[in-house]
This record gives sequence, C-alpha cells and structure tokens, in this order.
Amino acid sequence: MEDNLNKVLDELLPVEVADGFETDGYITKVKRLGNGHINRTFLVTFRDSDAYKKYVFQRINTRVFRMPEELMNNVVRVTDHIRAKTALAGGDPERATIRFIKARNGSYLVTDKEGERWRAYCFLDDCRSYEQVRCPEDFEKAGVALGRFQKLLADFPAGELCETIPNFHNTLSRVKDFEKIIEADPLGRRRECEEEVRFVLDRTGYAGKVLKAIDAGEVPVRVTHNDTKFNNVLMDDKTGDVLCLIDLDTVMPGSALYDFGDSIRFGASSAEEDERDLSKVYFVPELYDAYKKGYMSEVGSILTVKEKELLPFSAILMTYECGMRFLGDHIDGDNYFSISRPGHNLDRARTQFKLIKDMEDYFGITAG
Ligand code: ADP
Ligand code: GN1
Ligand code: MG
Repeated sequence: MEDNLNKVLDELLPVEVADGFETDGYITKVKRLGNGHINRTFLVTFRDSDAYKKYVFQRINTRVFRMPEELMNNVVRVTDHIRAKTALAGGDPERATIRFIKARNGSYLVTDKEGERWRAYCFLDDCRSYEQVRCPEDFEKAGVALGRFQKLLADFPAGELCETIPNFHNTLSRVKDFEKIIEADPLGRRRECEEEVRFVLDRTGYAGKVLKAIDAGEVPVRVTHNDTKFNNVLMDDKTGDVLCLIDLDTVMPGSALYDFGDSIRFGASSAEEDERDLSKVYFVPELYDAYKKGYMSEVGSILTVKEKELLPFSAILMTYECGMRFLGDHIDGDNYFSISRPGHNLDRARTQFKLIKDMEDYFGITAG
C-alpha cells in the first residue's frame, strides 16, 4: 500500500522535488490543480505535528519559459514589491499576492532527475479561481484588481525585468509565425480549417496598431501581467472579493491594453474558451462595461488618451492574437497549448473568432 502511494506520489511529484523546498513535515496529499495550458500545477498538503499546511508546486514548462532563473527573479521581485506596498497601505500582504518558497539549494528552483524545473509557493486558503465569470459584479471586481496590480507596479523599474517570452504580445510577429505554420502545414491539417485561416488572414490589419501607438509614444510601456484571464484571478470564498492575480510568469514590460484586452477576451464571453457549440458563445457587453468600470476606477487618471481610446480595440486585438495562436498550434500539431481531446485547439480558435465577429459588430471596428 505504502509502496503504491510512493509510486503514485513520485509520478506526480518526484521525491527530490517534494523534499527540495523549505517546507516542514511530510506530504499527506497531492492533487492536480487548475486548468492552465502551459505549466503543471499541484496542490500539496504537508503535515507538521498537528498542523496541515498547503503549498502549490508547479513544474515550469521550459520549452515555453526558456530562462527559468531569470523568470523566478522577476516573480520574486514583483511579489516582494506588491507585498511591501500592500503592507505600507495597511492591507494584508500575505493575501495580496503569492509567496514563493526558497529551495534548500538557496535558489527558488529545484531540478528533478529528468531535468524538469520546479518551484513552490504558499497556497492561499478560502479562495478559488473560476473558469467563467458568474456575474457582472465579480467581473467589475476583477477589473479593480487589474487596475490595482498595474498601479502597484507603476513605480517598479520595468527595465530590470527580463522578457520571459520575447515578443509575447507582438501581434505582428505572431502573424509572421502563423504565416510560417500555414505555409509548412506539417500534418496537412490546413485543409480542414481553410475558413478559419482566411478569417485570420483577412484581419492582419489589426496586428500593428498598438505597436505603432507605442512607437509614437502615445501608449507607454508599463509593467503588465500579460495573461489576465479570469482563471488567473483568485476570489475570496467568504467576502467574494478579488484577492489577487496569480500566474505571474509573463509579468514583464508591456502595454496596459494587452492586460485589459486579454481580460475581456476570456471574461466577457458567454461560454468557456473551448466550448464546441458556437451558438452558446457570444460577447456580453454588460460584462465588458462592468470590467471597464472597475478597471477605470483604479487607472482612469493614469491612462493616456490613446490608451483609453484603444480599450475596445484591445479586446479585439487580444482575441485575434489568441485565436491565431490556437489555430496555428492546431495546424502545427498541438505543440504549445495542452490539449485534452483531438481538435481542442481548433475548438478554442473557433470560440475566439466568434467573439471577434461579435465585438466587431458591437464596437463598429473593422480591420481595414
Ligand atoms: P497554470 O494556469 O499555469 O496551471 P496557475 O498559477 O494559474 O497555473 O494555477 C492554477 C490554478 O491553481 C489557479 O487557477 C488557481 O485555481 C489555483 N491556485 C494557484 N495558486 C494558488 C494559490 N496560491 N492559492 C490558491 N489557489 C491557487
Ligand atoms: C496560456 O498558462 P495559461 O493557461 O494561464 C497562455 C496565454 C493564453 C492562454 C489562453 C505563457 O495561459 O498566453 O492567452 O493560455 N500562456 C502562455 O487560454 O503562453
Ligand atoms: Mg493559470
């Protein structure tokens, strides 16, 4: 029995990882956590005397994040900054962000025998994230949380952060990558999604607009989160308030528009990101308005005129970029985003394209 348990534990969480961080006691439970497409995340419960303590252990996908040391330096510094400013303002620093646990080797990373890189951080009790927004009020709170996040990091020296994924939201370079994939078409999948490919190619005019505004000095580079989907927002079970944004690997210099747009892409949809029945998928303007209201209550006085003007456009841009990435990954053979069924990335791309059509109609924006 114990051997079986050890084998299962070792498959989920190698022993050198389980023992590698400055945690006390012994493990009583390991459970898979979340729905992320990139990293692998576990909830690990330790027992020390009569006390139980929960941690999140995460295996970093190093094909995606190629500089894990620099990445850890980013997230440790950013979370320290958020904690310090929250404490100064009289808030609870331990619930305002996540706290990484030191490895016994003195760094924040443990390498397992397969060469995989792991990190650990404290699990926050009595809170959870959701795959879908339940009501406008929740989404408004998430907007406040993003605004606060950007405000707290406004005085962080952006130049000291490493770019954990170069050109992450450079939509022009994303279009180039997409064009290469459809040209190579390694598995012959393109012919089954010619309509979707056309959808992307008809809209390449969207790609350079924010970049141009950045170059023109109309949109500043700020410290941004860059992956603000609603399931990266922790909500307090008791108060219903937003605690903090998690999944900080892509925190780096970027545009506030990328964060706002990505939040809308995921949260202002009537359905989950991978819904197959497109009749259930539509853009919900009330959710857009709620999020914008919450967000602007924090950063309304900080954003430039151009940033404000481009908020609706940013929602289309980020949905376009993500849909193009899903479709590209499908045609490329599902090498990037985790999938749990054949055609999963194509399904995801289709929901994004449905949302784009709705937003184009609603906002009266075209790629021309
Ligand atoms: P990924 O999306 O890359 O798998 P996340 O960091 O977003 O990884 O974590 C996955 C899920 O685990 C989150 O959506 C959230 O539900 C839960 N989670 C992560 N960190 C914490 C934490 N510190 N406290 C409570 N829940 C957490
Ligand atoms: C990935 O890791 P996760 O699931 O929070 C991706 C985002 C996409 C998102 C789409 C590093 O986020 O850019 O918007 O999937 N993260 C990375 O759901 O590529
Ligand atoms: Mg996540």
